[in-house]
Order: sequence, then structure tokens, then C-alpha cells
Amino acid sequence: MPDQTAATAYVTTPIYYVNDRPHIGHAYTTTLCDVWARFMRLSGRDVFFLTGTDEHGVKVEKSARDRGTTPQALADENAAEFRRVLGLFGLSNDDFIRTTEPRHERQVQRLLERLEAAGAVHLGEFEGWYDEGQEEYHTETRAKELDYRSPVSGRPLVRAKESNYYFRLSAFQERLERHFDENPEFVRPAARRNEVLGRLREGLQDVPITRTNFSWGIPMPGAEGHVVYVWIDALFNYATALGLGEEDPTSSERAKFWPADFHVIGKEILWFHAVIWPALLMALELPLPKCIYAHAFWIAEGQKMSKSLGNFVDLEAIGRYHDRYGLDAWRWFMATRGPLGASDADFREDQFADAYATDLVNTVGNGASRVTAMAERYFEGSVPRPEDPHRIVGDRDWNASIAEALREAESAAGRFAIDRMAEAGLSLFRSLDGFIHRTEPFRLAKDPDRREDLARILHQSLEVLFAASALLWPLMPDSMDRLREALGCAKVTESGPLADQVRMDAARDFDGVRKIALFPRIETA
Ligand code: ME8
Repeated sequence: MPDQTAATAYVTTPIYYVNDRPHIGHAYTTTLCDVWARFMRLSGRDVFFLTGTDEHGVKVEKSARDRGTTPQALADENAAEFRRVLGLFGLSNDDFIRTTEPRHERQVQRLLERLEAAGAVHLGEFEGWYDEGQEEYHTETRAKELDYRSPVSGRPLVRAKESNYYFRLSAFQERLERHFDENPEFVRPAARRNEVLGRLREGLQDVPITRTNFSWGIPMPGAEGHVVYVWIDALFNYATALGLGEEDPTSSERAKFWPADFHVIGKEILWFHAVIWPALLMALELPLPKCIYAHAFWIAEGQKMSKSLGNFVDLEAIGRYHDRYGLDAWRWFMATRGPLGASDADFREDQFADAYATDLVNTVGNGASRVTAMAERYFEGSVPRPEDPHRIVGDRDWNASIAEALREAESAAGRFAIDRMAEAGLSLFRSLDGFIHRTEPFRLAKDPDRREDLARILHQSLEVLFAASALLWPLMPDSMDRLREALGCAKVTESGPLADQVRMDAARDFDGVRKIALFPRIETA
């Protein structure tokens, strides 16, 4: 009986600004989410994976003016570009939300009305230090800490004054602190959590949620001349995509996905996600996300990547890697060598080449080709299930190792430890290499009396490839589907339980195994 009430899983990326061209940062966060989403689907979870574009705000209005076009035309063009680009990365998102879509605009207005009705909004005068690039105000204390410069662009903060609608963020101070205390995993990694919590304890001020100095935004309901501040508009995407701002949110089929398991973001936008967003949800009496996962940054030769320095690894550069090493190798490098934790990661071609050679050519590719080649050579591709398939051979209890790798991967997925998920699959290939080295099937093949042992070793090795191909499939779907094909097995299917994807049916004969070369060796200069 298929499980009719599969547990749900919801993962989101930030929605990306349309006044920028897609680059490695966008590809990175979205790829991490894709790996997680695929793994969860593989585990039988009912998954919703959301990404999209953030299209309002003064920056878009300005860029459009500079280019002699309308903000909507600019947004349409660049949103299409983001969509096209995400397609090049083999991403499996379930929706792509744009903040200029009527479904989003209408719900944001309704959510703001609900906030007002809940008494969480007031009209007030505001003066502060404004970061024009980030569209973000800073308090005096914070501005001083920042030396009155934008932490993102380095440009001076400007003194700005506005009469605006405010969200009573200060009213949520205690509840937020309590939430952090009671949910130590609310923000990951831990270093980021401590940072936010430190800043939170300094005290909260109310934040403006409307603007009057430009018009490219969602009109604030009942307030002529006010548009919704782009950050509030943007954060709500996580809820509007599921229909939570509709008149009757329970009628939305997607409501079951709420709240998110992971809002995955870069560290620069953590404050909005870990403090303002949960406070808005508290005011709306909606359950909070389980975890905000804030990764660090890709940097280039020790330097921050920025538009002004022009050193972003851009699409052209990414395209060269795809052409040379293949999409799966790119995904592998993103997932295993990127800034997933608290420290930034330098993007370097020699490290890419090194990871490719070590993990993919020498470990995954080599293991797959050795075993499939022996199955082809010694058994013409048909390795029947031996009498006692899981009898321990050459000190290796594969049954236990595979179960352990599976547990590792599942536990890593629960912490968004994408690199550890990769390691769980890779470790099976490493052990396989040692197993072949110790049991020497190529030597046994010379002895007709050892035919049964040879079959058992190869059958077990093929089972390991079967298991490892499922565990690595979320990272490298294409290559692992090819490996499954070479094993003469069905492709990995996206419906659980995971144990069935990883474990061979105990009665299985391998039939039609063909030698496979997965990752060609690539000479580097
Ligand atoms: O901030 N390394 O959009 P954005 C790794 N629209 N990841 C990076 C990166 C780098 N060097 N640079 C960018 C916005 N990123 C808002 C978000 S959400 C409600 C609104 C990734 O186009 C990282 O995920 O500037 C970062 O948070 C995101 O791109 C910022 O994208």
C-alpha cells in the first residue's frame, strides 16, 4: 500500500534580485536546495521546493530608468533569464515565484491588512542610516559599528527621514529570545545563530514596512502614496507561494507544506530571515520555519566577489566548467567544497580539478568501472544472486556498511549538512575500493574452483554500487542514472522509502551489467 499521507518537506532559496545577472552565488544556494529536495523526494517525502525572483524596489526602478525601459519590462526580461539559467543547472524546483505576479501582490496586501488588524502596524516618523544598495536602515549603534558604511557595498550610509508605516518589531523581543532559547537549531550553523542572538539581545526597534520615495512596489492597502517595503514584500513570498495569504488559506492544496523545513540563504540576509520574518509570522499567528540555514560566501582569490570588482564567477565561467567537466561535476564541487558552513570558500580552478580527480575519477568512476568491467569479463554481465548473498567476505559486512551510510545520509539531511550527505555515498565507493583490493577478485578469476567466491564478491560489489548510486543521485542525478543503467537496474525513483532505493531486493540477480566509464580523466595545465 502506498503511503497516502507522506510527510511533507518544504525548502526555499532566497528570491533573487532581478537587477543583477545570475552568478555563482545564486547557482550555489539553489543547487544546495535542489540536492536536499531530491534527497527528500527519494526518501518518500512529499516535497515542495521553491525559488523565484524579487522584482520590486527602488533599485529596479532606477536600473529601468537608466536603461530607458519600464520596471516591469526589466523585471520580465531578467526573471526570464533567471528561469532559463536555473534550467541549465538541472534544478527540480516545484515553483518559481515572481513578486510582480498578481497571486503574490494580492496576498501581500491581505497579509498586511491582517497585520494591521492584529495591531502590529502603526504610522510613524523615522530617521536613520540608510544603505541605498541594500535598501536597509541601520540604527545609530549598528551604523557606528559599521563605520557608517554599507557592509555589502562599502559605500557610505546616508541619513534618511520618512513618514512610514511601521511593524512593531520591538513587541516581539521576548518571544523571539524565547524561541531562540527553546529551539537551538532555529538558525544554523551555530556560529550564525550566536551572532544573531547577540544582536537580538541588544534590543529591537520597530521597522518601517512602507516607502513613499518611489512607486515600484505593492501599494499599501488604504494608504495613498505608500508602497510596501521591498524586504517585507519579498519575505512574504515563502507564504504566498503556498496560498497562505488567500482569503481562505485552508483551501490551498499547498498549505500542507507550511512551515518550511529550511529557508536557505546567504549570511548577509540573516537578520531579515531570523528576526523580522519570524516576528511577522508571530504577529500573523502562523507557525515558524523549523530552520534558517545561512551559508557563507564564495570568494575569489581571497577577495569578496562583487559587482563593482567585476570578479563574480559568472555564467560564462560556469559554462566553461560545465563544458569541460560536466554538470554533475559542477554540482559535486558546489555541494562538497562550497561555503556551506560558517567560513567563506575560495573558488579556484585547481581545487575544482583536484576534487574532480580525487572524488569523481579515482573513487566513483574507478569503482564503477572496475566492478562493471569484471562482471562483464567474468560473467558476461550476468551475476546471479549467490546462495548466501550477505555472507561476510573478506571481513566486510556490507549489509551493515550500507545501513550505516544510509543512516549517515539521513541524519545529515536533517541538519542540511549537504557535504556530509555526499560523504555518506562517497564513503561506500572508498570502502569498495579497499574491498576489491583485499579480496582480489581478478586473482580468483584465474581459479575455476573459486567461481562461487568470485560471484559472491562481485554480487556484493554490484550491490554496493546500487546503494551508492541512490545515495549520490541527489547530487549527480544524471551520472547515477547512467550507473544504474550500466548495472542493468531501473533508475532511481523519486518515491520512498529510501531503504528500498538503497537496498537490493534480496532475491535479485544482476543481469545485463555493462562496463561503464563515468568520469573521463581530464588533463590540467
Ligand atoms: O538578497 N556566495 O537577493 P540577491 C554564495 N532579493 N552565495 C551567494 C553569494 C556568494 N558570493 N552572493 C550571493 C537578495 N549569494 C534578496 C533576497 S529573500 C526573501 C530576498 C546568494 O539576488 C545567497 O543565497 O542579492 C544570497 O543570500 C543570495 O544569493 C542573495 O541574492
